[in-house]
Amino acid sequence: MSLVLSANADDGHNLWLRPVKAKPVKVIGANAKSAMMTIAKKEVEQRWLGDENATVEFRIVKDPTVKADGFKITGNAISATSESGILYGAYELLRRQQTGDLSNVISNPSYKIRILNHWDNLNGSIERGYAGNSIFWRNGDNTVTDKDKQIWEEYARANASIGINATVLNNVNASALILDAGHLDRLKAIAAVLRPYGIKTYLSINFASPIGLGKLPNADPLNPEVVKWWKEKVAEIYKLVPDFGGFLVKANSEGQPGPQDYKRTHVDGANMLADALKPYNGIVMWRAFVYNASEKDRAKQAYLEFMPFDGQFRDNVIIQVKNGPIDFQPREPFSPLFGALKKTPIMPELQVTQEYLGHSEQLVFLATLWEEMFKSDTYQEGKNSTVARVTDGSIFPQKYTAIAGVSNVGLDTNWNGHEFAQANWYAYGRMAWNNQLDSKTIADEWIKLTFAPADADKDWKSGFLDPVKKMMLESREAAVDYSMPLGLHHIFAGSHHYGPGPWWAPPGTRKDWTPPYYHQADANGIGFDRTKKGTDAVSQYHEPLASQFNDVATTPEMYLLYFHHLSWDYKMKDGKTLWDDLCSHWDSGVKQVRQFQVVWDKVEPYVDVQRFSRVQEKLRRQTRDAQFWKDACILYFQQFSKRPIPDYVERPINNLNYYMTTDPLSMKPVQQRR
Ligand code: BDP
Repeated sequence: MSLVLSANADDGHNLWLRPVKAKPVKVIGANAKSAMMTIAKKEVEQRWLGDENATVEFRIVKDPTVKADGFKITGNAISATSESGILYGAYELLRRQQTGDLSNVISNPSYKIRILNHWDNLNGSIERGYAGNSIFWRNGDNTVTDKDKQIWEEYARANASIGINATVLNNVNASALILDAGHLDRLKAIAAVLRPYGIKTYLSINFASPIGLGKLPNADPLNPEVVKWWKEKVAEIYKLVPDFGGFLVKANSEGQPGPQDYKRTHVDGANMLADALKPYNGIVMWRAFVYNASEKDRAKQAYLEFMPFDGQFRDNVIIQVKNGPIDFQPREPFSPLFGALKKTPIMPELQVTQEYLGHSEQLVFLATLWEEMFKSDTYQEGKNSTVARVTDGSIFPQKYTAIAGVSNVGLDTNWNGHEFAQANWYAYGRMAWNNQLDSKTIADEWIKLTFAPADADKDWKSGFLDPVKKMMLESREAAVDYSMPLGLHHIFAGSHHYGPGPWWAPPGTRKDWTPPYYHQADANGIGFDRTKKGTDAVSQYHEPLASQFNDVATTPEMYLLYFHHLSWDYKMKDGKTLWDDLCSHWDSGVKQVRQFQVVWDKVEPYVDVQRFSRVQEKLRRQTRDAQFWKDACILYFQQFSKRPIPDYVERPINNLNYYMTTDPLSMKPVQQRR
């Protein structure tokens, strides 16, 4: 048994970089003294699948069509203006060989800084991490072991292979201790391992560090003592890590300290840090994820707070904006800040870890979500002002362009908890490199790299590649359907955000943290009225979107209840009532996941046993939990709609009380009705 297993087993640790049977190849033009070129050369030698005994040439050239990090592949020659370009070109050439694309290419990255944000705490846990503990921090134990270095190197290599060139090593809810001597020493050790792979390190900082660490009486950004403290701290960091990237800051958000504690503004706070970093070419990534409980509509707040400051930030500040106005929901419209801040660079923030999309329990391929965002037209500078183009420098001249993804990496053997969560890490990197890439291409590449046998043939394509690709491409819409269709959002069970909790509103909880605030269900109907008659969030969008979203007849149905409060009998485009249509969506989402189980069972002959059974097990759970979503939502909202469940919808398998008293993550009873 164990022999069979080991002959046909894959623990997932190699990600999309599984070893291949390389053919002999000679690499010329590589600078033997450079650590980065040594890596590029080694990769080509270990993974070459082209002609036997071919010669691959690395050329550093002057070429105005090739930007920093970009490259040209012509036959077996890779030319670039920098060593990092050669490295990325090498990975691209190898990927092309493996996926069967032998065409020449010239490729430049969409964003200069392509960064992963780790929400890793210094005690080793990871906020919203579902794949084990932190690869970077071990609860104050800052000794660096060989095993640490090995993991960091594997991590760096995986990132470099998809073009990621930056990483924030700790949680945005940052501890001041990240800047103490012990943690900075560890930063130095991590940076040393990541550097040859072209990856710069950054840190999240706690705005009150001068108090917590520096023992100053306050952290007022206009206090000269505070300014001095930061300058000295920054100097200390650069002494250890001369190519340090800069700071990520979550300020005056969800209880974090910030300049507003001293009646100063985001500009005061960000510029003070920017000035300290400037002499070293460091940057500040200042988050726009701000909202407070007193406002009527959380969706409007980032725009309201940041628009007045446009043009006032230093040129080494970038405002980091989540893809949607609320919070990484399965579906939201894009943030109205994209394209609206015209004199301030914005970097989109995506969530690779699946906080609101089934953790690492559910198969949900996020590339389609991100593609939807990139392709959304903001109309800010006329037609074709897509989110991609207003953030990547195509429309606004920007010194820095950047994009961030909240990482799903942990110490689990397969890095991401779910085999298919690896696809989200991969997709994020590929889209950060090229924001015009479509999800289908990325899924195709990833499946080939991750699962194809060396002798993949037509049979493999029709038996494995095609059905698995289809499943991945449908998976996000399926998740939207069984959880929050038609523009519903944030109706999660409290705190862990795994299953449904549309009823969740414990006394004393901030209203804007409770689902009833978002769904607004009552006897008359459901949905959040953000039209001009409601909170007027629609007016934060540029025309024609403002009018389009304001009018229920022209609002895309996928955003319907995000912008409108509608009666249960509202007639949908297909003639169904809103209530019936909602039920249909919940139901079809569940049916689709059941179908994913069938797809996966059918591909069994093509997958190693280990990965096959792990995914099979996860899909079982996903089906159970999708049903939990559907049943709980139908039964809960039915109390308001007072309408029957349509005939064609499968009946709930438990009563409402069961769903309200069972925790959807642990499936254990909860003491109180949540
Ligand atoms: C929310 C998460 C919380 C994060 C916060 C953020 O639930 O854990 O700290 O976003 O992005 O979605 O700051």
